[in-house]
Amino acid sequence: MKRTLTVCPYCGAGCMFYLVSDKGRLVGVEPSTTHPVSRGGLCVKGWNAYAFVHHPDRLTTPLLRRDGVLKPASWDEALNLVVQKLRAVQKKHGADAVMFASSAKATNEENYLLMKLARAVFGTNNIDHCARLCHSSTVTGLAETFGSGAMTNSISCIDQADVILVIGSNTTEQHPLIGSRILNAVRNGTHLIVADNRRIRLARHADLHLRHKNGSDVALLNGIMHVIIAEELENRDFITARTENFAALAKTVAGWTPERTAAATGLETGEIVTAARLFAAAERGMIVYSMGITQHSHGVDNVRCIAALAMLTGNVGRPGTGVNPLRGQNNVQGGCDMGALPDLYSGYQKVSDPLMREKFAHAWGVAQLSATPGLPLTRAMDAASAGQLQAMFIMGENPALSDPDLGHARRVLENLELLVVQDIFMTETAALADIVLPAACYAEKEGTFTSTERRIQRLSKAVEPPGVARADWEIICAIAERAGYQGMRYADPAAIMDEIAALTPIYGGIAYGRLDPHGLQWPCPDRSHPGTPLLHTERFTRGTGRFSTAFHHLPAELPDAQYPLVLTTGRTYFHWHTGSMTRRTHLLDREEPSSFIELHPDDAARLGVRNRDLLLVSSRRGKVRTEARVTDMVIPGVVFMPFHFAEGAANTLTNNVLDPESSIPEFKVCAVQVEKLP
Ligand SMILES: Nc1nc2c(c(=O)[nH]1)N[C@H]1C(S)=C(S)[C@@H](COP(=O)(O)OP(=O)(O)OC[C@H]3O[C@@H](n4cnc5c(=O)[nH]c(N)nc54)[C@H](O)[C@@H]3O)O[C@H]1N2
Ligand SMILES: Nc1nc2c(c(=O)[nH]1)N[C@H]1C(S)=C(S)[C@@H](COP(=O)(O)OP(=O)(O)OC[C@H]3O[C@@H](n4cnc5c(=O)[nH]c(N)nc54)[C@H](O)[C@@H]3O)O[C@H]1N2
Ligand code: SF4
Ligand SMILES: [Mo]
Repeated sequence: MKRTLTVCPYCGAGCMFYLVSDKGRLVGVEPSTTHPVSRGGLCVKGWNAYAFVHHPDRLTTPLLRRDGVLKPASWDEALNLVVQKLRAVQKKHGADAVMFASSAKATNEENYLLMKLARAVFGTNNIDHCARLCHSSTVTGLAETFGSGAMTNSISCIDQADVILVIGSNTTEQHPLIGSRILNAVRNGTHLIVADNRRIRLARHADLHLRHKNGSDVALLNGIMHVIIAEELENRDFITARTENFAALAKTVAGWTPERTAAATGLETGEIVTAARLFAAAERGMIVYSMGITQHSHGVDNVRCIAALAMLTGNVGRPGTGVNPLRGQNNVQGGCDMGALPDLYSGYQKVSDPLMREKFAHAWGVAQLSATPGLPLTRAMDAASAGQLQAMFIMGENPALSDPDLGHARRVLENLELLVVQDIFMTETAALADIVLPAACYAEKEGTFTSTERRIQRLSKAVEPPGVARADWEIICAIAERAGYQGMRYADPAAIMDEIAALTPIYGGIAYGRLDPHGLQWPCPDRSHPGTPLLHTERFTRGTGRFSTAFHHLPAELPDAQYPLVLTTGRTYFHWHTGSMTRRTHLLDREEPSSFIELHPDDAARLGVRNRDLLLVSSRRGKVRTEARVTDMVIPGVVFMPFHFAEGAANTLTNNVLDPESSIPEFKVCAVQVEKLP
C-alpha cells in the first residue's frame, strides 16, 4: 500500500488527505490528522474522493467528430486540429472570436498556463472561469471597499469569534469542515445568527434564524445598520481611524427603520433589532457568506452592505472577525489569483494598465498583448448568438448543465463553428464538442490548489492517468508548441510556479520546496515571508476602507398570476454541481439519486401534492419534470431545487439576467409554476 498526501478535489475548505493505492489503483482515503482544516476529519465527498478516478467512463483518448460522431484519434491529429481550427476562426473573424474557459478544478499552474495561452499565443483576453457564476460579485464588491476580494480571515478564526453571522451560506452541506467548526464554536459559547430562509442545519443551532425573502438582503443589512447607528452601537474609533465615506452610509441607512425593513424583508421588527444588537455587542464579530449573497442581479450591492456592516462594527483585521466569502470549488480562489479573468493578469494586475501589459509581454517574449478587455463567461453565450464569438475552448467546466437558461446556452454551444472540450468525463458539454481532449484528474498529477483561506497547497501524483489522458498543463503546453510558441517549455509544474512567483507579487515567495506539508497563505511576497493568515490588519489593501452604499432593488423576475412561486436553486451535501464526479461515485449517488424540488406543506396542500409526487415545473424559459419533497425546509411561496441532475435540470428554468457590474447570473431567484402530473 502506498500513501500519497494530496488535496481534496471538491470544496474550497481545502482539506488534505492521503490517497491510499495498491498496485497502481486507488483503494481509499485517509484524512491528515495534522492539517489545520481537516484535523483528522473529512466530509462524505472527501472520504469518497478516490472512487470516480478509476470509473470506466473516464475519457482515455482524444476524440474527433467525424460524420457527426465523436471517434477516437491520436494526440497528434487532435492537437494539430485544435491549433489549425482556432487559427482559422481567428483568421476569418478576428482574435476575439475565440473564448477560453478555464477551470476551478484544475491547478494554479494550469490556470496560469491557459490564460497565458489565450493572451500570449492566441492574442485575446477572452478568458474566464466559473468564478463568474460564483463570487464575481465578491471580487468586484470587496475590491471597491477593501481593495482585495478574498476571505479576510482564516478558517481557524471561527474558534475565536463571539458572534458569527452566516448569511446565504449552507455551510454544513457545502463547506462541511467549516460548518462543523462553526457548530463546534457554538457549542463553546459563540452566538450564531443565520440569515437564510431555508431551515438549514446551522439554523437549528442558531440564537436567531432570519427567514427573510429571497433577494431582500440589501434591505435587511441596511436595516441592521440603521439600528446600530440609531442606538449608537457603531465602532467610532475604527470608523475614524480606518475608513472613509461614513457620512454617505449613515445617510442611506437613515431611512431603513425597522418598520420599513420589516415590510421589505417579511421579518418582524423585533428580529431586525435583535440581530443588530447581538452582532454589534460582540467584541469579535465574524461574517460568513456565499451564494445566497452573490448570485443576484444586485449581488455586488449585497457585498457592499456586508463590507459596510463589518467596518461599522470594527470587525476587520483582527482574529475572530472579518468578511469571509466561502469560495466554492477546490481551486476557484486560485483560478482568480492566476488571472483566468478577462480583465486581470495573475495577482489581480490589470490588463488596462500599460505597464502591466509591458511586464507580461516582456516576460512571455511577445511583442505586445491585447488591451481590449475580454468577455465575461456569462456574456459569451449572448455574444455567440450575436455573431461575435465563433469558437470556445472549455477546460473542466460543464456549462451545458451549469449555465442559466440551458435552452439558450445549448443552442449556442451547438451552433459554434468550433467547440473544444478538455475534461475527465464525457459531460453534457463534451457531448456537443467537435474535439474532446482527455485530461488527467487531481490524483494523477502534480500542482497546487489555493483554498478559500488563500492557502496554497500541493497535490501529489498517486496513480497514472487512464489510457493516453494527459495532465491539463501538458496538453496546454503541447498546444502552444504546435502553435509555434516556444515560451511554454517546462520540466514540471514546480518550474511553472517559479514563473508565476516571478510575475505575481502576492505569490512572490511561493516555491514548491516551501509548501510541505500544509501550504502557505498569500500574500507571501518573498522567499522568507511566512504567509498571511489575516488581511487588512494595520491598513486595508486599498488604504482606507470605503463605505459603499447600496439601494434595495427587487429581483429581476418576481412571482405573478401565471408563475406564482419563487424558485431558488443550490446544492445538496452528496452531489457536486453537474454530478460528473459524484454521480459516478456509488455511495454518493445512492444517497441522492435523482432530481427533486422542495416545497412547503402549505403550498403542497394547495396544489394537492404529496411527498414524492411527480411534478412539472415551468418558468418563462422552460419546463422540467421532478419529484416533490414536501418539507418546512422552505417557507411558503418559495421552492428550492438543486442543479445537479441532467434529468430534471434546474437550469432549464433559471433566469439569465446578470448583475450589471459583476455579470453574475440571478441563480437565486426566478418565478415558476408547479403542477402535479398524473
Ligand atoms: N456538496 C457540495 N458542496 C459544494 C458544492 C456542491 O455542488 N456540492 N459547490 C461548491 C461551490 S462552487 C459553491 S459556490 C459553494 C456554494 O455554497 P452555498 O452558497 O452555501 O450553497 P447554495 O446551496 O448555492 O446556497 C446557499 C444558501 O443560500 C440561500 N439563499 C438563497 N437565496 C437567498 C437570498 O436571497 N438571501 C440569502 N441570505 N440566502 C439565500 C439558500 O437558501 C441556500 O441555503 O458550495 C461549494 N460546495
Ligand atoms: N441553478 C444554479 N446554477 C448554478 C449555480 C447555482 O447555485 N444554481 N452555481 C454556479 C456556481 S457557483 C458554479 S461554481 C458553477 C459550476 O459549474 P461547472 O464548473 O460547469 O460545474 P462542474 O460540474 O464543477 O464542472 C467541472 C468539470 O470539470 C471536470 N474536471 C474535474 N477535474 C478536472 C481536471 O483535473 N481537469 C479537467 N480538464 N477537468 C476536470 C469535471 O468532470 C466537470 O465536468 O455552477 C453554477 N451554476
Ligand atoms: S469539507 Fe470540502 S475539502 Fe473537506 S473533505 Fe469535504 S469537500 Fe473535501
Ligand atoms: Mo461556485
